[in-house]
Amino acid sequence: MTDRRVFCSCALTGGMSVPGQSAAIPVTPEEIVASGVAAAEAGAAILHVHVREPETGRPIADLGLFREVLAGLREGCDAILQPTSGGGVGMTIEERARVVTECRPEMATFNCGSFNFGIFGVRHRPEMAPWEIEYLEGTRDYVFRNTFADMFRLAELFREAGTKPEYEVYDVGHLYNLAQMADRGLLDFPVHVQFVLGVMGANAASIEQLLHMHRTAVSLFGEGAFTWSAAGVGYPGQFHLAASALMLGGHVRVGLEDNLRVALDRRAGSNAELVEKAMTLAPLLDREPVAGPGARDVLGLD
Ligand code: KMH
Ligand code: ZN
Repeated sequence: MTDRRVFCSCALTGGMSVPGQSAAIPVTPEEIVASGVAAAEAGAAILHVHVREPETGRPIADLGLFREVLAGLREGCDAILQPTSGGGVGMTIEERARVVTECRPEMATFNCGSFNFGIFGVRHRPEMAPWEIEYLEGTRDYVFRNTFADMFRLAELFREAGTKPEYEVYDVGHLYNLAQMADRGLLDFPVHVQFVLGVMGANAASIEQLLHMHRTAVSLFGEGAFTWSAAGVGYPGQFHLAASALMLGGHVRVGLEDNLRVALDRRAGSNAELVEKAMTLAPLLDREPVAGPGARDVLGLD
């Protein structure tokens, strides 16, 4: 590994989970901003942003809320702000891309394939409202849609906005979809890839699958053609993949979007706590944590 620098992304709230899963999940714009600023203070260089309906906590993709949260975060820290282009159920790709085309963020997520996104295995808790139970159960029949037509159009919209995509790959086939885009001249190398492992309906949060996906990406694009990060969904996957990425020269994503536990016997109280734990591992494995400005340099964003 020649470059020892490492950055941490923090996925603050998520677009699939429901607030009744944990009181630590930030919901209102004020809560999301406060949680993001604290995560940046704890060492997060990228803040991955979804928004929620303030009254209920239901995941939505409201442009006004995105604007409010992005402005608050921009004022409070110098992390790279990375809204989602994942959108909400039933939205067209143009609607999903509005946060990119209207807010022109430095970076945003770009999802690389369609798959079943099941969270109906989440335990029902007494804190959950009836709509939350219904929402979780509804994911038995939920397809997260990212067709070739969607992806090709989204690539154009990202380019027009000058936003760097973070390519979210949840399974090996998504890397081949990315290669299809490369063949059509839709990628600007070096690209940044996030291996999101552990979603029901896609791949497992195991070290073997991370290695397999990393090896596949190298074989398709070449070692120097991409930077990468690992996001393990669930516990202990989040920290196992963080440690693996640190060893293999990748970057790290943690956060309450992906995992609600900080230790086997302790639920996370905040995003900052997850960032702090992951980044404590970095110097132990000879990696040098960088904040927003350093991450911009690594990603070619300056
Ligand atoms: N909305 C979820 C199905 C991302 O942040 O880019 C996943 C998602 C991913 O939105
Ligand atoms: Zn997300």
